[in-house]
Amino acid sequence: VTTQLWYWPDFPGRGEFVRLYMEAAEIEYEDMARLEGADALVEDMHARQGIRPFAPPYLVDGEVCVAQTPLILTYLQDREGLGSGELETDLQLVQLQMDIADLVEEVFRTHHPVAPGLHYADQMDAAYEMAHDFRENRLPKYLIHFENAVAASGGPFVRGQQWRHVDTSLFQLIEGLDHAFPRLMEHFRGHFPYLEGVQATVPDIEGVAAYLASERRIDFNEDGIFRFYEELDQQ
Ligand SMILES: N[C@@H](CCC(=O)N[C@@H](CS)C(=O)NCC(=O)O)C(=O)O
Repeated sequence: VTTQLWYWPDFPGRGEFVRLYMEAAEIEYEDMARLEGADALVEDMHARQGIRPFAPPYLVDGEVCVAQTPLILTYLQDREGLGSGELETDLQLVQLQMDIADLVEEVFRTHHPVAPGLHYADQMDAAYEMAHDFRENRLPKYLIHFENAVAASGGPFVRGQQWRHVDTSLFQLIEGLDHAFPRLMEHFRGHFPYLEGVQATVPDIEGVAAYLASERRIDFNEDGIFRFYEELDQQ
């Protein structure tokens, strides 16, 4: 049985953090909703018994069903024997994944500050305010945090020469920020050299290079989490 990933099929979203890690580690998987559609995802999720995923992405591996992006990545890391072998290090890597997940949620709230169920057009005034604070305060605070984490190892990756799940996730995060906030990210260029190093080096991982060149990799779009709305990217 191959590993199955369930995630919304039409935008990269949180599922992409899982895909990138599996591609980097050259893990075979089936991208179930890309094969069977979004309705099949909803059906599968609701048919599950006991403790179920609250939301995608989730991973199914035989009898095991795990949701929450940082947890999925930790599960795969352990299954594949790709952990560091040190509890403190591995916990710190999960910690960073959770920080990334928090930032991803804040990115989502720049265009959906009032309610996730309302359209962007119905919450634009609040979105301007949220995005302004995000650009001025929140994002710099997170980027300094991740920059320091990578700088501590001397780079190019968060733990030095060997890439970890945090590296593929930081790559995706920065790619997403470049899509959603191109002006702001241009303004930050040169300020976060270690993060730029991660972004430049992750595509050299063999599995990642093959993935990025494939049709499996889909572009960011305005249905996803990292959306480009010019008005939210003003300086
Ligand atoms: N913290 C979870 C968040 C999962 C999540 O919010 N998934 C979104 C799509 S990216 C979703 O489908 N949410 C539906 C909902 O919250 O009702 C993770 O990191 O995996």
